[in-house]
Amino acid sequence: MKKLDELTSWSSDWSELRVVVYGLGVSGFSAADTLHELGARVLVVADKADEKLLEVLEVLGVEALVGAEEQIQLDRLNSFNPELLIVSPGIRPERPLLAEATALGAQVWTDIDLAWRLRDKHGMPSNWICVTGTNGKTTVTQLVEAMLISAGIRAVACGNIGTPILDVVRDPAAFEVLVVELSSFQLHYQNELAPIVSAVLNIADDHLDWHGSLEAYTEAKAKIYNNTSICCVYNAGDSVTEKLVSKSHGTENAQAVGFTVNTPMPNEIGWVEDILVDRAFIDDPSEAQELATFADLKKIPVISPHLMANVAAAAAMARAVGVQPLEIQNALQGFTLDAHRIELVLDQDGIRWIDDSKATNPHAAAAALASFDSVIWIVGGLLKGVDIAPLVEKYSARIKFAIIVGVDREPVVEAFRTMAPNIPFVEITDSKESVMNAVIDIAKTHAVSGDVVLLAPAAASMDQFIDYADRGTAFVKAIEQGVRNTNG
Ligand code: UMA
Repeated sequence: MKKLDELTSWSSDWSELRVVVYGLGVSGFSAADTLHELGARVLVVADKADEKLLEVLEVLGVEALVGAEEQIQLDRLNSFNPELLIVSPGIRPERPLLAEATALGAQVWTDIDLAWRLRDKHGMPSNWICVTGTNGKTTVTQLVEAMLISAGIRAVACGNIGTPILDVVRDPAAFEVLVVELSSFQLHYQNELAPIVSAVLNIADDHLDWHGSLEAYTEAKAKIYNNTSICCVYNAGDSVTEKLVSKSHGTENAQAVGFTVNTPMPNEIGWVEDILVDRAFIDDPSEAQELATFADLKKIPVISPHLMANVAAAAAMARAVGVQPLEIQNALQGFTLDAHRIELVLDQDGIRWIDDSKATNPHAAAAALASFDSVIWIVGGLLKGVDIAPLVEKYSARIKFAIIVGVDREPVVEAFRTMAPNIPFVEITDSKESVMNAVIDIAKTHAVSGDVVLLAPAAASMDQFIDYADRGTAFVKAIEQGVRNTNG
């Protein structure tokens, strides 16, 4: 019988290892494909799957059990008797297949753990820089990647950002550093990483329905710091993240560095007005090193406090591996944000129309609300067990009118009634096809010069849209048809 403990390298003998891959999205497919390439015996189990992926598996000769009843899945699992199960991050931990696999003696990993063992495919094992947090992790991951590339390091962003990590590990480009965005789901299942640099950007309520509680969610995020060798980066404005560093294990030799949107203390990177300043990676801690200024962020139309925090966090991570100030500046000058992140869609007649569809939880929406003074706010969707009332209370002075969308409207309406009874609102009951047109029609009648019409729903989108990008695209389309055309 194969001992998993001995399979620590791409060149280990993975042949005949019995592995169940549970879930067939992008990470499940890349795991099945990789394990098949390594000669393992692979069984894919999934509730549903893309036909195209199934066809490829068939060509490869990989068995897939898709759409079967739970008992049939369990029976096949038992007869297959796996030594390892690779679970997709979207699969909830209470699913019976996971307990059954453990009872059979199989270990449960994600594609991230598998990639960790296989990271030496091209010789030297790649170094990993790992990023998590409730919000900002994709932007920070991209910023770190850009700063490292600017310094001539062969770096790539991967993981929760959308590129499965095993695709990157197998890429002939032979990356030196993987900048890995990790979600709380991936971290929940994760076992044995040892990053050179790691960061928790912030912790706020999100995915509570999946994890069960904020404590469980925080515990999952905390795992990222364990065994970090060079630097643990935390948010100086979020004491929970600093506590997680102090509670981590295997980090005795790592420097703890804070990032902040305020003037940095020694051992921090932060902002002195519009200047990004390093007080962590310099010889004399009483000194400060200028890294960049707002002028370097010339491709970003709205410099929100959230963006400033993200830039400071990324700079801390890059400085930890020796990236120089000029290289950071160069990276920032070329940097643009992905679509649907506080994106200016239209500035017409003094009214700004902003798409922040990526704000899928209250913490993210807060960053957008904090950036504007007079907001017509489009809010709602799937709340994921999170209470929206504190957000409504905190930003009530900035909200002029609310347009409430999505399936979970009742708690949002209740939040306005109790926390901000003076703010007028309207509920939109339209379905996906017409919801954004209805939203825009109402917004148009209320917006005047100086207002911002802000889509920052503080909720996930899957009740009415495919994902946040689909929701944002529908918003932009409705603006193009209903606002730009009619007014000019
Ligand atoms: N499946 C089941 N039963 C279930 C759930 C899923 O069988 O109850 C199977 C189905 O075959 C389904 C597949 O699993 O097709 C989907 O797996 P998945 O939901 O784990 O998604 P992947 O396509 O593998 O994508 C995952 C991440 N998805 C989630 O965590 C939900 C992607 O993050 C990530 O980019 C990708 O791996 C590569 O690492 C997305 C995400 O929304 C962008 N992340 C959340 C976030 O950022 O908030 C956590």
